[in-house]
Amino acid sequence: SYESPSSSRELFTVNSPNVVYRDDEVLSKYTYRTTTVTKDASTGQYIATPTETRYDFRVDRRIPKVGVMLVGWGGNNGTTVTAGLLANRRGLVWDTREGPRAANYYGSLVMGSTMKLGIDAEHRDVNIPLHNVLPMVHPNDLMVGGWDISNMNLAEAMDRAAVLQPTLKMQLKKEMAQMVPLPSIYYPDFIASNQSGRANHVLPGDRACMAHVDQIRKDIRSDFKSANNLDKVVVLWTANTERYADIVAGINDTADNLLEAITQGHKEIAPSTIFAVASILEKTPFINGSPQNTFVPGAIDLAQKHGVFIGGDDFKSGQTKMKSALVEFLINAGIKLVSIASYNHLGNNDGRNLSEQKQFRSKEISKSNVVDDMVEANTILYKEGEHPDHTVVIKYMPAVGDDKRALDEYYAEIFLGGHQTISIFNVCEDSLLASPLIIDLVLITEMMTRIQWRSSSSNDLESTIPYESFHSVLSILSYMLKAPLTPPGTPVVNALGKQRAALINIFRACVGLEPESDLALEHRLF
Ligand code: NAI
Ligand code: DG6
Repeated sequence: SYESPSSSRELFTVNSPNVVYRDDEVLSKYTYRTTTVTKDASTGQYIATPTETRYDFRVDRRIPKVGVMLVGWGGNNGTTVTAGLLANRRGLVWDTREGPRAANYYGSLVMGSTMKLGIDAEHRDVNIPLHNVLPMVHPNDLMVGGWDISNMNLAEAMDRAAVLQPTLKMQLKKEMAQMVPLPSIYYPDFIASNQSGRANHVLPGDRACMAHVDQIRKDIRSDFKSANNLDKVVVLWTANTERYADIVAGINDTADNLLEAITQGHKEIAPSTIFAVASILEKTPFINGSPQNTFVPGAIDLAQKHGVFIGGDDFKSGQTKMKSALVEFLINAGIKLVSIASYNHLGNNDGRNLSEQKQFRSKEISKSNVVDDMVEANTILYKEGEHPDHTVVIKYMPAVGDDKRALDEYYAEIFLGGHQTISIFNVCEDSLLASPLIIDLVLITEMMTRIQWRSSSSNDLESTIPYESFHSVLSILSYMLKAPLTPPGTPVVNALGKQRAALINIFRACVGLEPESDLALEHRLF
């Protein structure tokens, strides 16, 4: 069922001896240029050496039929993203008090932003949609399904969420009423006790963890993938924030121990980890949109062993996205940020769940560690181990519903002992900001399943040396996530600009294009 490249949406071809187009694939030779730094032991001086490493990339141009299964399908994000995909597919227009509004993909990096492809003969920038850099799936073509511990159909659940305009909901009601989540796994200890009233649609068996893994695998394989004739599925957790699982030696520290602990129904196995394990065993990528430590070391180990992509944690939608942009700006401007006070209150079910301490703690962790890399990188402003004060407060305020209020104060030291104080009042329509991120995460993850690389030992793209996939832990997804998961032992990048540049430049490299450097020498030399 793959769509052939001839009918795909490729907007450009690369004119280079290093790039070869075949019916089904693009092959490219790419030279990765970086700078290796050593320190002279006697003088203490750095020595910077330009280095080059050559890689071959292969991109599968055939566009597959893809489905996404959402865990927590009946929640605010689950219903909003489903409605958004249907509204776009059907090109809906609806009335609001400000006039008619049409479906769009605003807020999606992939669908709503552009990148510079290059310059034309007059040295003017030529920009193209990010969606067209590589042959990506169009979100209008995504099939959606999923699970929830609440049995509400998606039309009723969309009403419960209270996110969308009635005039839009009216047009979607009939279709969404046909959508009913599959029953899910409920281990009450992991989410807030105030969620118990919702749990009327749960798989039988008290901590029958392995039976639950088997059921979820079957759901992915038969109920969704085969039934809908899909080539690929991505599973994404957008269910309630869970408490952290304790990392216990012999239980969840290795893949084998984790599988044994699941067989034993150990109490530290979270539902989200069951979903991750089931997906991995089904060779299906799994993304965690919530903050808890779903990816215990054993789950990461399992993903690596099976060569399956995983990504997480916690969608970065409103307050934290501002933070990772603003802090990058302040510190890169040489301004010494000394404290960040972040308050927010919200009135949706997410806020209700987070009103219990253990679930709040998961969110507090993911919201707090988001400036570390920027602080560490500036050794002029911060001594080793020095950090700005940073506090995060979340309060449940039913009246404001999904329209979260985020109040932030950034307090900084400037020239000669002066201070700059920036106060932000940010109304984040939570699920409307998070839903496009879900789309991006799915589209990019799927795209990564069609990209392979190998070390380039010769000039011959026909060489038979096998290609391999990127590392199982997809750090390329960091732009969309508050606490990006990275391959074990590798650094976390939170700076928003860097995250975007990495994504774009990796995609460019895959079709043999140099990174966008913004040197613009054509405008500066003559
Ligand atoms: P929600 O509370 O509206 O939806 C969660 C859904 O998950 C509910 O329908 C609930 O019944 C279901 N659920 C709970 N446990 C389940 C399980 N084990 N299996 C299947 N379904 C289960 O929450 P919302 O607003 O949709 O957020 C979802 C998650 O995304 C939360 O963890 C939240 O913290 C996170 N998040 C949300 C953002 C936003 O802007 N809306 C941004 C960043 C993260
Ligand atoms: C309150 O902080 C509730 C959370 O679930 C957030 O709304 C969500 O994590 C988005 O956070 P942020 O910081 O990206 O706006």
